[in-house]
Amino acid sequence: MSGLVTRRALVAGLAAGAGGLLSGCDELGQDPEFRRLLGTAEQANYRLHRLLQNRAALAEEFAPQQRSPTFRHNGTAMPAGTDYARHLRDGFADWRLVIDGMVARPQAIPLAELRAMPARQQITRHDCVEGWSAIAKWTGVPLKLLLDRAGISPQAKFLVFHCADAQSNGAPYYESIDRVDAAHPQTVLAWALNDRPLPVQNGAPLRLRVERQLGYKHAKYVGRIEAVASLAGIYGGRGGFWEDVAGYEWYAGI
Ligand SMILES: Nc1nc2c(c(=O)[nH]1)N[C@H]1C(S)=C(S)[C@@H](COP(=O)(O)O)O[C@H]1N2
Ligand SMILES: [Mo]
Repeated sequence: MSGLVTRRALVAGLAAGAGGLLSGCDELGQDPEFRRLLGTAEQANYRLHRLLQNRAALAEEFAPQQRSPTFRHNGTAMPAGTDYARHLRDGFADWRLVIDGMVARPQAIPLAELRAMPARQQITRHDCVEGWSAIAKWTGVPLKLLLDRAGISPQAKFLVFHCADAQSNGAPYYESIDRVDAAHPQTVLAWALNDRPLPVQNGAPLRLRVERQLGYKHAKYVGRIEAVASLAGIYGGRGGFWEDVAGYEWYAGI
């Protein structure tokens, strides 16, 4: 446990240094060279994590009575647009989860089929950078099962999660993780929260749980999982919406 605390403090210190500079000085944040340096610091942070942390370790799991009375929501609470509204009205009956990119067998899986696949249940704590945490029970399909079914290429290095919602600047929300987290047993595509169908505000019909990382990595409203060799050329190229617009760390280990 003390090893974990030491590592957390160390990494938090690095992240606070970079984040403080970025938010404290917008002009500096726009400067390409500064952004490049920050990218280097993030790379170092990721490497540090890989060095100090056992990436296969499980996140802490809790007992049912330790759950928070309610699991709040953050960010999008209802995706805009007629497509999502129609799916919601139809109970997601003709919604499909698309898995494509570097896979041998691209998939388009109905929600009923996802729910019929082997599921994992876990009671975990969600930590948001905005300063709140909550404990809840998630039920979902392990991502590894989905990637095996699609025949992911050994050359694919990252999984990109495309979401149904756009943010206030018009850019779509998206996130990405590496193959280590993709194969982690607690990395699931959740379709239930506290034993009920996933509520709209928490990402219905399907959201990522990647329990060793911070809240913004847990993409909601996931409709497409793309296997790629590189994150360059995907939206802003930094691997996620907040990474692109605000310089959040791509690897947000906790
Ligand atoms: N598609 C999408 N995913 C998202 C967000 C969002 O706005 N849109 N917000 C992120 C943030 S910052 C957090 S803390 C969690 C919040 O999940 P919750 O709304 O279920 O509490 O979702 C993350 N995933
Ligand atoms: Mo968050």
